Formats: sequence, structure tokens, C-alpha cells
Amino acid sequence: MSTYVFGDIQGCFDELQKLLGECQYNKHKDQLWFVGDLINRGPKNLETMKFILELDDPVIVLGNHDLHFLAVANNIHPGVENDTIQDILDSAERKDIIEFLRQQKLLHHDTVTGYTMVHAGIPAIWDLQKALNLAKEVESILAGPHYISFLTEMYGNEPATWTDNLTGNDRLRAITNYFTRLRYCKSNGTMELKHKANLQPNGYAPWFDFPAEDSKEILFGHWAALDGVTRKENIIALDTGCVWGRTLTAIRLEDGKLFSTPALRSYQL
Ligand SMILES: [Mn+2]
Repeated sequence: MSTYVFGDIQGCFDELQKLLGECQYNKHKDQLWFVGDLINRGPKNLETMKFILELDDPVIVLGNHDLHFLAVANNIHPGVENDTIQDILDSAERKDIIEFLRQQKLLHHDTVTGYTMVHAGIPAIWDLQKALNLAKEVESILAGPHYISFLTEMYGNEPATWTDNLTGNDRLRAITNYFTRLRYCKSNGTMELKHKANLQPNGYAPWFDFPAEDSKEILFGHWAALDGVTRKENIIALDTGCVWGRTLTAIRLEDGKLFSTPALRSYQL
């Protein structure tokens, strides 16, 4: 049995299938993990989700685009111009896909391999147990009866700094932003959520540059501009910008072998 962890798919279904072939993925034996942003901005979102829904026991952490889909699908957010999720919204599977995504996690830790998987990052101010507890707070809201009010209050960049006494939607928004949108922060955990490119904002550094309270082996996506480079052996960046016309990447956890396949074209300008 092998475990393959895939970077951001974002609806790049054809590249996903091609990469599975290159990994010699065996659906009867192997397990698939996904770092989130399964959908949006790319071309074949419905096909991607139908494939994932049929997997036996995939391990998924949600990305900002997956949460955005939930907000749009529940008429909480009108959507933005370059969203490409209409194929799912118009489909018979819409409800199944919403319910499936609501059951997924923000953070996954596997005690057998020791790997931890998150979409964007984990601030160094949280050790693993604390991060798992905080993720659970959002995961239970998302899977529970009050998830619409959470999605309504989810958008926004504040509070930018974590403190243990945050409560209510501010607390849930901060946790969600750390796990699904973090790129640059300060040593005290203050996030900078406006910068997108690889220009480092003054006074901030990549989240993985700060020494954590414990050593974690972390798999993450979200940050295509890194192109897989963190210069840290235990921090594995898997978003290599397939939707931007670069490559789709996966890692086999058992031996650390990387697999990648070029995008068929660029889906975003
Ligand atoms: Mn993302």
C-alpha cells in the first residue's frame, strides 16, 4: 500500500488522472490525500469532485477555495469573476458535494507516518495538539447545524493576530485564516493576508521560517509561488501551480518520491 499526497487540484481533473497514472496508483491498495483547493479556477470541478466522492477513504483538508464554494453554494457569497464552480452548482451532485465537503477537516495528523497536512500553514505559536484542537473547533461548526452563520462571518482578514481569548466568529475566522490562507506572518503569529506574490512584506516572513515549539513534518499547498521550495526538509510544499499552467505534484509518503505532470494549459491569466 502506498499513500500519495496531491497538491492543489483546483479542478485540473485531466492532470490529476495523468499523475495518478504516472504514480501507478492502484485504487484497491493505495490511499490518496489532498492538501485542499480541490476545486475552483480550473476547468473540470464537477468531474474532480465526482472522482473524489467515489474514493474509498480519501484524506482531505479544506482550502480557501473549497470553503468559498460552500459559501457560494449556500447563497452567502455572490461569487467572483474567475470562479469556475458553476459546473458543480448546476449539477445533480451539488447537494452531495456540499455535504461531503462539510465533513472534511482543516488539519490532519497521521500517527503512523507522523505527517501533518494542512492547506496553507500552521503558525509556530501552536504546537501540534493545540493546532488539532483549534481545527476541531471549526470542523465541528462546519459539520454542525450552525454552519451557515459561520460561513456568513468567515470572510475577512481580522483579527490578524491569534490570542487564546478570542471568541465567537472572530475566533473561528482567525483559525480558518491560519489553516487555509496563511503565507506570511510575524513571530507572534500576526498574519499578513493581502500579499499574494512572492514579494515578502516588510517585517513578515514565511510561516515556516519561525522555529516551532515542536518539530512537525508538514505537508501543505496554497502557495503556488513557492513552486515547491521551502528550504526546510520537514516542510513540504505541494502546490506547484497546475492551474497557472505549471505542474501538478504529488508525493509518495512511504519513500518521499515526488511525481509531477505538466499542466495541459494555463487556466488562469
Ligand atoms: Mn489556497
